[in-house]
Amino acid sequence: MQLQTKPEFDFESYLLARRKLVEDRLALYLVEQEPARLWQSMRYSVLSGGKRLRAMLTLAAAEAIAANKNIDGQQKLDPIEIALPCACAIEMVHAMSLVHDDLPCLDNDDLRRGKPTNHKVYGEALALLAGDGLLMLANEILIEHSKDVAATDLLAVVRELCRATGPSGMVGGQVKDMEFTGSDDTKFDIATVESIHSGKTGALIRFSLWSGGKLMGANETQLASLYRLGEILGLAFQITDDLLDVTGDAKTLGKTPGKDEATKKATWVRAIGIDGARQKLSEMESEGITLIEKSALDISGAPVLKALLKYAIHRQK
Ligand code: GRG
Repeated sequence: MQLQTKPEFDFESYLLARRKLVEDRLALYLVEQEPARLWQSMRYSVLSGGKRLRAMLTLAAAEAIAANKNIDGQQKLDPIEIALPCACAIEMVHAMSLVHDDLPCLDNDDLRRGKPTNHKVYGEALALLAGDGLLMLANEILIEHSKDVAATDLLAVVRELCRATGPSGMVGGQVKDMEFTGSDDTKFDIATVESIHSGKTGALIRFSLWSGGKLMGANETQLASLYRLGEILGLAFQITDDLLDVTGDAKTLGKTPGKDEATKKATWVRAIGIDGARQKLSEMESEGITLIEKSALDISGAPVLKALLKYAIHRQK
């Protein structure tokens, strides 16, 4: 008699399939229109690869909540169809932030995702406008294409996307980052680094997880767990980013390494050293895994959220 064993969760195939799902839908939302050069510039930066981690977090959170609901015997909902417009909107906001971040007036970078940056191809003026276009298109897509979501929940999701992107989130974090960049004395402490990154990188990652749950009608306890997981994951993601800037190479990273040190940024590595940063990462990983297990966010059977957490921490680019 042959023993029936549960098939292993194939994370590599999962990543490929999810990336394709997100990219196909993004291509649909970004079909070239007039003025052609603006759309080409927006398409260039959104459809240029990227890990699609944020989009995957939204979909995984939506699926985790749907699995809980379906187990409870409530109405069956299709989490992917419900959360995919939001996942794409997040990738558009993320892409616009990279376009603006690479501009000469900010980080002045030539390389992104292994390709010339947007302004190197389209010029600074169009890169600026392509970023602006993407920011508003993201909100338009989210509002127009989110189906089967209560209007109050959708409004809350749009509000939180604005908050995660604006002065209390990404823009505020970027400004704090500028205030500390270039300072010779390493006066900044862990609280400063945490506060910069909580806005600049963390806010959109927290929103990615939270929004997947909110769109699926998650309860307050589930939303609080997703929010906390977002905090852990955002922090871990940024520590990894800071470590890769020191240990990675341009070919694998697809962007210029060594810039944090050269421009004297307030990073985890500068604040607590490479070993300190690795230690902090390992603590974040344990805390995240425990949270996922305790809050039953992986009830769907496939340990997706745990795998995504590990991916954000152990990635090479
Ligand atoms: C006007 C909304 C608005 C923003 C402008 C420029 C700016 C303010 C904020 C910068 C935000 C920024 C670039 C944060 C860095 C986040 C980060 C570590 C990006 C790299 O993310 P990955 O590794 O990239 O997920 P891929 O290419 O895989 O998508």
